[in-house]
Amino acid sequence: MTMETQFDYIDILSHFALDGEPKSCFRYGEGHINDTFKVTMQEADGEKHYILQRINHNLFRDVEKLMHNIELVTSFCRESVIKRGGDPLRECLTLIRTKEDAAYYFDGANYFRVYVFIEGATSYQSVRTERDFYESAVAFWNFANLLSEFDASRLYEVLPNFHNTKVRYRNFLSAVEKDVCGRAKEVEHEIEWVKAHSSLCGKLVDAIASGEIPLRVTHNDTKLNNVMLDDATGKGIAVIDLDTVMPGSLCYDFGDSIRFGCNTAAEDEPDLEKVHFDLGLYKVYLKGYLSAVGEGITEAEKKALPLGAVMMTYECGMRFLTDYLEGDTYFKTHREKHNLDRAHTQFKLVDEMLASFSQMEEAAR
Ligand code: ADP
Ligand code: GN1
Ligand code: MG
Repeated sequence: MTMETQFDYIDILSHFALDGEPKSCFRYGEGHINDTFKVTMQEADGEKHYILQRINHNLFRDVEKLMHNIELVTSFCRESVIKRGGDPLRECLTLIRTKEDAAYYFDGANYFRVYVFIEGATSYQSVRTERDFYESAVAFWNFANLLSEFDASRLYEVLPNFHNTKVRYRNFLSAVEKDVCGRAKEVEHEIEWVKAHSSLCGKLVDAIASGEIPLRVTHNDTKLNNVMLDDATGKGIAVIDLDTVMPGSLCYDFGDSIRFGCNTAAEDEPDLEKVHFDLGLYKVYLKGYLSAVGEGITEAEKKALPLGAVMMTYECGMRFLTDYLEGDTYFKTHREKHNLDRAHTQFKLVDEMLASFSQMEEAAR
């Protein structure tokens, strides 16, 4: 047991079908949901790395169903990578099964899973170069395109209404009403901002419900740090974080990448002077996306891409504020008012996106 992991990683790893001895286990990455660790194993032919995750079962209440989805999606991706002659250990997530041949291990209190570590590639926390962002767009589209051949009826909807902004808004109003931490007074201004923009809520949800925009199987969490870019070629090689692969819209996936990548500062930057929506980067991502898409999307979807960006940013800001009101129980926080700082950046981005919305639309035509 180490302070770093707060669980006995050697014991946990002993339940997985791994060869060799564990050498180290350190917290890794910047995900907001699961506890992620990089493990080094000493194996017969040298050191090997793995990702060990303690699954957030506060959020994923039914880990069996979550892992059923992950098994289906990862096997499907693996087959397609093999078919095209790629390297499945680098181009998709590979689960290491337990010695009992299960996809995860439950130690009586927590659920764990292990993935092969994708070597020679990086998941970036912010856009370093335009090329990276362009390549991430191509990779996310390729993943969406791949999923179009996947039988969605086999998946459980593990987080129902994940991007149903109307439901998110109702949850937000309920958090304001309950005000369990007594924080609502302090964020009156932010609450008013969300309410003033509430006419946005139905825009995509209603178009999907009416069939105007098709429902597909999508990733639903397409921020830059959920794609691995090859260190040698710069190409997007693997889309990771598959917990939210569920029915959704391409506009959500496009929009979430824009929300995260077109911010001139970090998602949690406390100094709002540094936070701007970068229209130039938006155009870079759009270009990468549309160059890969070809005939793959409908006119209605294409037209709604800019709206997807506004919606995902508005919704995410509202989710951060809701979590702040509820006492920071959903997203990992590392400092006081962390969720509030995150909400502020999203609201500022929405204001700036709306101010340049006609240019965003023009570029998508
Ligand atoms: P969360 O759901 O908390 O966001 P992720 O599954 O996205 O967790 O993992 C968090 C981070 O760990 C990722 O952003 C990435 O940097 C890293 N990571 C996850 N899986 C792998 C992998 N198989 N190989 C290399 N890095 C990984
Ligand atoms: C979470 O898991 P991660 O950090 O990649 C969240 C997304 C949010 C994002 C905001 C399952 O993504 O929906 O958009 O934080 N994932 C889940 O950064 O809720
Ligand atoms: Mg992630």
